[in-house]
Amino acid sequence: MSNARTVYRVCPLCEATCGIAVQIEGDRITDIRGDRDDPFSQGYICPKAYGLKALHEDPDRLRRPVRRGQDGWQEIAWDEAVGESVAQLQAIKQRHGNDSVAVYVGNPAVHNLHVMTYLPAFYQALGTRQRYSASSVDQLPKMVSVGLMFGGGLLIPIPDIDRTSHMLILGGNPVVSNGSLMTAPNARKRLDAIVKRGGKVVVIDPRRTETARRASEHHFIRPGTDALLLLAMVHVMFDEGLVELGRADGLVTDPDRVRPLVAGFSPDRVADRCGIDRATIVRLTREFCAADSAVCYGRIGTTAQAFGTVASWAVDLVNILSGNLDRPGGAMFPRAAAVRGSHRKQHKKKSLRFGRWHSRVQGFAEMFGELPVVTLADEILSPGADRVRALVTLAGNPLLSAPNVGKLQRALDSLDFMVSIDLYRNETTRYADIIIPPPSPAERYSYDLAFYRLSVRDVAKFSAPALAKPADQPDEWEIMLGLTKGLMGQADVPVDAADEFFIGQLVGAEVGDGGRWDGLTAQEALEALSHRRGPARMLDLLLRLGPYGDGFGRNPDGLSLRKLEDNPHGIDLGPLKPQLPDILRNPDGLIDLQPELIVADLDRLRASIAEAPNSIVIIGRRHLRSNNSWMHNLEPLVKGPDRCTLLMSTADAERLGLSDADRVRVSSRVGAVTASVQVTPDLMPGVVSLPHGWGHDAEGASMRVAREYSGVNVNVLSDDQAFDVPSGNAALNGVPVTIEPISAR
Ligand SMILES: Nc1nc2c(c(=O)[nH]1)N[C@H]1C(S)=C(S)[C@@H](COP(=O)(O)OP(=O)(O)OC[C@H]3O[C@@H](n4cnc5c(=O)[nH]c(N)nc54)[C@H](O)[C@@H]3O)O[C@H]1N2
Ligand SMILES: Nc1nc2c(c(=O)[nH]1)N[C@H]1C(S)=C(S)[C@@H](COP(=O)(O)OP(=O)(O)OC[C@H]3O[C@@H](n4cnc5c(=O)[nH]c(N)nc54)[C@H](O)[C@@H]3O)O[C@H]1N2
Ligand code: SF4
Ligand SMILES: [Mo]
Repeated sequence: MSNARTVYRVCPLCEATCGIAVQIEGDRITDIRGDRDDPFSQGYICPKAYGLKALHEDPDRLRRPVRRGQDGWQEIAWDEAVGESVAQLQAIKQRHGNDSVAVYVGNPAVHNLHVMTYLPAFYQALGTRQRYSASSVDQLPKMVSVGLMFGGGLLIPIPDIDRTSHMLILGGNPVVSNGSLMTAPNARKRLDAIVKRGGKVVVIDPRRTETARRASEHHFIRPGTDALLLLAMVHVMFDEGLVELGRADGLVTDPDRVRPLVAGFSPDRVADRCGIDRATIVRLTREFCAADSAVCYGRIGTTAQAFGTVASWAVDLVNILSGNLDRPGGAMFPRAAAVRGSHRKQHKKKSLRFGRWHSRVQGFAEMFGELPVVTLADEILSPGADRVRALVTLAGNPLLSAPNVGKLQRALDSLDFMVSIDLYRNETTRYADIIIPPPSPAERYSYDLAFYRLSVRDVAKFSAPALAKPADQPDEWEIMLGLTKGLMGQADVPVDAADEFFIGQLVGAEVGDGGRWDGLTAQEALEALSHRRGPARMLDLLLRLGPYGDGFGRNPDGLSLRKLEDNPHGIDLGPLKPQLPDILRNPDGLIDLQPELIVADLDRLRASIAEAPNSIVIIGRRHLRSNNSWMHNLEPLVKGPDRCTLLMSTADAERLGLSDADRVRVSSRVGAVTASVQVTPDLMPGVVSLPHGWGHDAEGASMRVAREYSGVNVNVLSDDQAFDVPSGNAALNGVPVTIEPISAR
């Protein structure tokens, strides 16, 4: 076939960044395989990768902007969609102030170079303090804890999974999720390798997960009690003289001040509440501390829960106090090839400030420029001159992903105007007045700015578009820049001129005096970049300035976008490297072991020990063939038996007289759904599990396949009043529920 070719890319669908080889004939994708020559993923892919083809071809995927009118949805021109959105938003802002427009940015934005590079300008143009994202239904507690401890919200120590001898995993299921806040393609193989080389993997999870089954050891834990368990481990470390700082020695605030903080959390006191006995807690601690190298890793089960920030802090306390921070085989900081601020030799050390503004109704503190999504509905629904009246969603589906969907639905229904940038008309975007679709992921170029900052090796790989986009389809950054300049009152300025302005701004901020590359000036950088535009130009700048960069010719073998284009399988930059103390950003240069905001939450944690455990709580789960809410319209990925079942332990099923396929009504303080029971010995008694991202039967959505496999929306049950106090992150795991049989067989 003369026009057959292969394009090497990174799969954009989860954090693992697997290399894929996309086979193309003409304008069709004929196959998608793992890229064997990708140095990081070495040919591994999961079934979702093939979904890229289905996604590209999905007839329900929007190809043109649409507007909701009296006679239903109509296609409109690109300029009209952008122009009208700007006009409506401007009118509302003028009448009611900048904060009358809210914005919600969803998870795929983080996988998207186009959005990552042009979001700051878009925020600037919107000028609103009503900013929300999927962070606050996910990892915000971790960002808060590392922000306070190390001085930056993305200074997250990552498991050095390929070299560790001991990995303690809480609330993560990397065999299915493929790793999160731990970019590690083929996480399963990497975990298996720990055991094969004589190490140990211990999993703490209310469900005996796919990861737990491959681990050396698994323990059930009562949802929401990880902070208790981890602080008990720290208690044992002090008690038994196991504290040893290793590379963090001299770089931490006084560790003896941690001792009194954990005094009330002895293994004896927390064992019953956690559901893990005292002797086990002591043994787990001793084994962790005795290992040649060890790493404690907590993921969404430890963050999207009632004590997310304290648990996230405790994870790093265990790593630091056992001497495993910044040590090969421990918890290490990746050195990303493209990251803002990397040119500067001297990093600005300044305290992180939270609470520069507060939410109107519940007074939540701003964090990292955002408010927590648990309160978005309040900000729209609560009367007041300064309430939110318009919403922009970008790559987000909060009606399936945020808590108390019933209330959020009422809120979206009451808006004066909503615009969504999205691939689909789905549960959320059906509320929009205008939907503007980006190109299919196969039609865009990409680079994982975010995930290479969280990766278990240092790597860099640029993805060329697999297919050309339709002639009139703008890139996502062009859509965003169109809205941005419109909102800035510069609608008539051409996109390329606006782009010159923003690259100038970026170069000005990044290329200062006394940087890494001697004598480099902003003008030299701008000239060298002048043949590029858009996100590619911004990426080239960051790569060339970065720690592996070519320094605009000063380090000729270093990285540039050109070099990545010449190496389409990607470039391996080696294992993680020790980075203390340079990476620390707190003003005193130290790791804060006792951040005030976190210590202040310990009373609430202490009080929770005495609470009677709720008789049944619900937790989530993930499936290899789906990603959050939006891949259920792809037949190859959804076909097969119903996955949206209510898992229930054998003991609970017996007690309630239920068996497989029985229908039950599950209700919480805020809502109710019906589901089919699936009985399993793999769940802790007192815990049931329903996956999120389902419930595709909404009127007005146009996803035909998803509707067929609808499932139910677990976030009808999760409660907007249940959150982690320091961060405001939703407590999506551990929601108390009542279960009533609808029909026994
Ligand atoms: N109960 C419960 N709820 C949860 C979770 C849980 O474990 N349990 N997990 C939470 C987590 S970790 C997350 S990250 C959130 C996710 O929450 P969200 O980010 O709100 O939801 P997604 O399901 O990722 O929806 C992504 C949306 O982006 C669109 N999209 C996909 N690609 C692109 C693109 O390239 N550009 C644009 N413009 N749009 C695109 C899709 O069509 C879809 O509408 O859900 C959270 N909700
Ligand atoms: N296939 C697939 N991969 C994905 C996604 C997907 O939807 N599907 N989503 C992506 C996203 S956005 C994210 S954020 C990551 C998430 O990545 P992970 O965190 O690895 O994902 P989960 O499979 O939800 O694992 C969370 C685990 O926490 C457990 N858990 C629940 N509550 C508690 C608790 O209180 N304590 C403890 N110790 N455990 C608890 C659950 O039983 C579950 O096994 O996955 C990413 N990858
Ligand atoms: S694990 Fe699957 S979805 Fe994630 S990047 Fe790899 S192939 Fe894509
Ligand atoms: Mo997530």
